Amino acid sequence: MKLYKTSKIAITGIAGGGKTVFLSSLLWHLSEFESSDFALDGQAKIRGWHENNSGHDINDTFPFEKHRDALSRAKDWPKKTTDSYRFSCEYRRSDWKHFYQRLEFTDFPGERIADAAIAAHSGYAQWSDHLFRHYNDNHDYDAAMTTYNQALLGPEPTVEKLLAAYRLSLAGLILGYKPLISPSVFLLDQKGRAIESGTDQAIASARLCGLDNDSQFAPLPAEFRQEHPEIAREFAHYYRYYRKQLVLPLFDELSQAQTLIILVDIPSLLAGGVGRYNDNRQLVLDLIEALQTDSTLGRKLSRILRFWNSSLKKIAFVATKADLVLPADVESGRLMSLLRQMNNRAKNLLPEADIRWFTCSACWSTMPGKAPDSLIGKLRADNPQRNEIEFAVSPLPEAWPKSWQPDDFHYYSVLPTTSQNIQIPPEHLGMDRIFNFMIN
Ligand SMILES: Nc1nc2c(ncn2[C@@H]2O[C@H](COP(=O)(O)OP(=O)(O)OP(=O)(O)O)[C@@H](O)[C@H]2O)c(=O)[nH]1
Ligand SMILES: [Mg+2]
Repeated sequence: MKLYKTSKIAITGIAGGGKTVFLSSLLWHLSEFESSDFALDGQAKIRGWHENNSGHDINDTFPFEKHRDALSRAKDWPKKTTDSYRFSCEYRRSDWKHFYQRLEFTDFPGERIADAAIAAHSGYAQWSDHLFRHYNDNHDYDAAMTTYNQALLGPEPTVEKLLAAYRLSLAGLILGYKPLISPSVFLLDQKGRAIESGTDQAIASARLCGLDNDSQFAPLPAEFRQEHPEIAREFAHYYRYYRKQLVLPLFDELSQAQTLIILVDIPSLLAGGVGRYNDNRQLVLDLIEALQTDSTLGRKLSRILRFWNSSLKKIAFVATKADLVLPADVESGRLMSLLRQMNNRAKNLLPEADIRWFTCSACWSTMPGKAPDSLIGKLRADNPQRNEIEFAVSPLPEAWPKSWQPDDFHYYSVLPTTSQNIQIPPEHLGMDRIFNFMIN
């Protein structure tokens, strides 16, 4: 009889943060361990790796081979994830006599992370207050939220007027490159259809902020809820419906993970402006809150017990896409320092957890350029011939600035550099260190 040590690992982060590439590269290195440069602690070797997805529906299984094929043959990145996927694999470690390791991974569309606060708050009123606190604390929301705030203050508010205004404000946030769009079906609907570019009006009229046309909802401030209890009741009803149908199934699954990998795409936060940074930071806090909440316990007791009650024991904060910043900024520890500065509060929420910090590139795809502060890579935009091009990149700041605008920092998406021979996994930085943390 085989004895197994099983680890559940959830890979999380906002949309486009690198989750799918991370998992694809990791599985590629494990499956081709003999030709990978992966170093396991104690110089152990991986023997007999194989996938074991017999417990999963084929449609739910992370399409590793398809993603590897995209990276190796088509020389392009995997398509964005539109549904939740699982992947299980097993192997034996050369230094373990009696045990086999089974790993169970989860990958999902990053848009759903914006619903972490819905998972964390069983009550609609608490969720509304939480969201309005975030809007009020961050002035970069002011412009996009004006439409909704005016509708809240306007004469004779109706459900229809409020929903139309909230959708318009959400569309403004999307155009402002902000990831905290909740309910997340507005951004990625249940059929996996993402938003096509367009004006805020076009986006607002094409999308819903609820599971269907008749079950939409929006957050309401406390005074408004008091003055218009019938509207608040209706939104609360559809909030609970949405939470039960769409949010809890995913977050329940995530909360079973012992190891949480939180990917943070620092180049995109710098390139996207301070609003994107503030949102991403809040989303990490919401996620940790959501994964620890046990709704069956009283609030005070749950605060004390929830960590021990939850299966979550390890968290890896990972700064991804390290190949998109200057090598000197990775070597000097600047990238790592920005990751720590951003997520220190999240760390302090979990004093009992084993928390580590990593910088990584799942698929290293650039080289240092000849000019100072430059890289060479196959730029994705305006490069139909897929030529290698030298391009300038902003040095990382030592600390997150007080404020910055989109385009104050420049980082560029490149095509993947991989081998067509699938026996040779992608070049990487730090993937094996993260893997050792996951399994040991
Ligand atoms: N240069 C470089 N780019 C990367 C790397 N990993 C991811 N990327 C880029 O980031 C994009 C998004 O990566 P994904 O893995 O699809 O992101 P995701 O978090 O799964 O996104 P969703 O599926 O939308 O939630 C890719 O299309 C690449 O352009 C990396 O290691 N190096
Ligand atoms: Mg993905």
